[in-house]
Amino acid sequence: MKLIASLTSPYARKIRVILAEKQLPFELEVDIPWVPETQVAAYNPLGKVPALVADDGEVWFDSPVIAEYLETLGGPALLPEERRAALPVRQTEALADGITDAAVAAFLESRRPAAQQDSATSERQITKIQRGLAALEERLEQRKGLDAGSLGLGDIAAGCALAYLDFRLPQLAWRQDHPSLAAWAAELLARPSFTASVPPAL
Ligand SMILES: N[C@@H](CCC(=O)N[C@@H](CS)C(=O)NCC(=O)O)C(=O)O
Repeated sequence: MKLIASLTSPYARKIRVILAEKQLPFELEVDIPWVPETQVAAYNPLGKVPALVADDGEVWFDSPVIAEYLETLGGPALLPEERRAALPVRQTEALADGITDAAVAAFLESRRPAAQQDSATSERQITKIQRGLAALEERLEQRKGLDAGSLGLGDIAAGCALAYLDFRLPQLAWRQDHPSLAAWAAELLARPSFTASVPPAL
């Protein structure tokens, strides 16, 4: 099995954490989709990481689909088997991935030349992140697809989203307004699967 990923992608990190938690062996092919020599489009027509080449040659993208595929390979289950019971977990994953989407968009906007940056675009994304964090905290209190017993896909996706905020938007200081989320995340982010996939400072 081969994972095509950049070391800074939070979506790819989600998959690396899942692979580590399930102790599934894989080869990591590092590819940065933003550089001209990228080969990512050979695996994913959308030119995005992560993509996963399965042992049978099938290629899977994007991260929720890869996560679903990895469930079929065994290891500790990260999703309830019953479809209805899996929905709150998938909802938490979608929420966490959405926070990540907004954080990526805000970060990319901040990288544009100052004269081209649009403050309304950045504010719109930051608002999504703030609302998303409040919703995550609520789900944590309700144990709805988050901290709901054993480690699940919602937990992993949320951990990757929160760690990405630390990495790219530290000025948001999300822990200040979300102490219970912060306390919960501290334990999660200390797991070996997370510490082994900390992004390099780029
Ligand atoms: N929904 C996708 C998002 C993947 C994504 O946006 N990856 C970024 C890296 S963090 C990427 O490859 N961007 C390149 C591009 O948009 O051209 C997933 O969950 O896999």
